[in-house]
Amino acid sequence: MRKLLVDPWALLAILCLAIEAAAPLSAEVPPGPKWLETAVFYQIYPQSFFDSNGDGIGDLPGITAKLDYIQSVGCNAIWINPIYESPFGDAGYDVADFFKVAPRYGTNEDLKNLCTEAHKRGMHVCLDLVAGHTSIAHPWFQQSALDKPNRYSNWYIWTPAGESVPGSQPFPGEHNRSDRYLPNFFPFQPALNYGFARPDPKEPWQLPTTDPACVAVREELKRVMKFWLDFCADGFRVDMAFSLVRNDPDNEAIGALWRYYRSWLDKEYPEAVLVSEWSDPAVAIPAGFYIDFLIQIGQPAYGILLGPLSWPNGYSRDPHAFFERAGGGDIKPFVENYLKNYTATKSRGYISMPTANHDIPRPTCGRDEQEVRTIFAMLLTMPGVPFIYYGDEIGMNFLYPAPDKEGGTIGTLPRCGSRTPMQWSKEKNAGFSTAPAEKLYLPIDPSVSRPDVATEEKDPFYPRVVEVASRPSSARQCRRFSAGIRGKRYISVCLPSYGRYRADLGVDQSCCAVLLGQAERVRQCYAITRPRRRPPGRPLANGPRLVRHLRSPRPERSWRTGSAESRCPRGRASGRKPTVGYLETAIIGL
Ligand SMILES: [Ca+2]
Repeated sequence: MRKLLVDPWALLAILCLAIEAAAPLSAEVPPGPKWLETAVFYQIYPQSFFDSNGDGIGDLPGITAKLDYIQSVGCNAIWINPIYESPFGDAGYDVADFFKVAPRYGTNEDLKNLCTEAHKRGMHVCLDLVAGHTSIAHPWFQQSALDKPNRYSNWYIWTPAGESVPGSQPFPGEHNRSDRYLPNFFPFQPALNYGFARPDPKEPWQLPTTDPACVAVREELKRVMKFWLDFCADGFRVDMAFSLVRNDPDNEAIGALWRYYRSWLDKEYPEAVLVSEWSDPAVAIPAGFYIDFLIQIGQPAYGILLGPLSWPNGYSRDPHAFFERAGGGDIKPFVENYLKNYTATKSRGYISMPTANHDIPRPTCGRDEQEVRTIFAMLLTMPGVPFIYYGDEIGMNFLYPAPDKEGGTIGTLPRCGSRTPMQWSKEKNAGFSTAPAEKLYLPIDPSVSRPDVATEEKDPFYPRVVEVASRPSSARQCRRFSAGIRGKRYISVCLPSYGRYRADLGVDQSCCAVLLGQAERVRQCYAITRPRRRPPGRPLANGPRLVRHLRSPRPERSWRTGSAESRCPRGRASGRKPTVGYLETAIIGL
């Protein structure tokens, strides 16, 4: 008997997903605005995207100028990292005025213009909502710190000066109280006081969530949301959404808080979405978020798959990830963790596993192009709303070492390596800015082989990650999304749909397979698998990779859709084995 070449757990993973995909679909459409069903997000780090006025920092008119590009990539929604007035101790996550765009990004009117132009293109704009804290420079905190009681005195969490509460910080000043405040992240980010779910009666400074000050904070956040939703925004990505209520071990109070906002939004702004940075979908989605990121915090799934915090060492990573050439990763814990979350939430919201974000190294870190394409193929074919971090679609590098800019380094994690300017062309500063190089927000990747948009647009061999044009014309035909890559060379996928069209995950007996095709119009069959031997002239490569089967299957004969027996069909009539090769080959061969 021929030896099974793949990790049986990987096989099980896809089997399980196939079962999920085959389940009744009509009941699975999560609630939320219609536009979310086909949304593909593009995350923009505004200071590094495009500088329209030559001061070295990206800005809102720069984003507006590039909307057509974002659309050409296949994205129809954007999330912009914080753009508000700030001392920029943490790159804008230390807000000093929730209602005003920071001058370095432009004006509120520039934001309105950006939204208007996006909406004209059928795109949606989500802002970042920094709900859990402010900057120490925020007027609320400045008032709260005064020794003279005022309406803001309890808007932050103050602990008695004589008491040693872990993490508490002093805020000395001539007219300031002697108490210490609790920060939410960096010391200059004091936590807003949403209250304690279970205040300790012996600690009167721990206010209940029903305290008038905590209720006032709660209502003020609503005012912030209302301001931007009325102004032009389509929703928010909520920073550290899990962090608002203290001493809440069962998440009951924090869940109730977000459900409170959700029911208000449902009534007043039914088209608005909330996306959480929580990384605990089974908690976040029942709390009212339409999307929760499954990322490097909280749940282990993302780390197991991509190893964003593991350090590359040659073709291996430490600790191992599933996506590494050395093949040291284990898919089993990913499957267990992912399916647990997916099963709990699939009819209530979306799990999103982004290509990367501003807090973690890009997927190119320690990997080559083939590997990254394999990663994208999986991330973009999983259930959920895709999020592409700016520059990942052209394979931008993680710059290391990179300067520590605006709180970019946490411990040993150099976040700035993922925050370098977008590379638009081979012109000065990679087309990002006309400013002198030393004035740029962060340096451009100095690599001579750095990718750029202009080259990619000219070079048909370079993939674009998603392509809206490849979608069925009606969103109803493909409920989740259809991600393809420009032209017929590239991957085209369509995951669970309903009605006349459907897509299935296929499982081949010799590999763990991902999809692909619609039952009535199967295009190609791909598999993520491990090569069975070392190809000549290639380094040892045991990590998962994408392969293409020799022939397009005939769906009516080869695909038994709707059951766990769905198979990635073999070559016509001969039982030919699938071509096991490199993604590069597979893509060019299409
Ligand atoms: Ca600028």
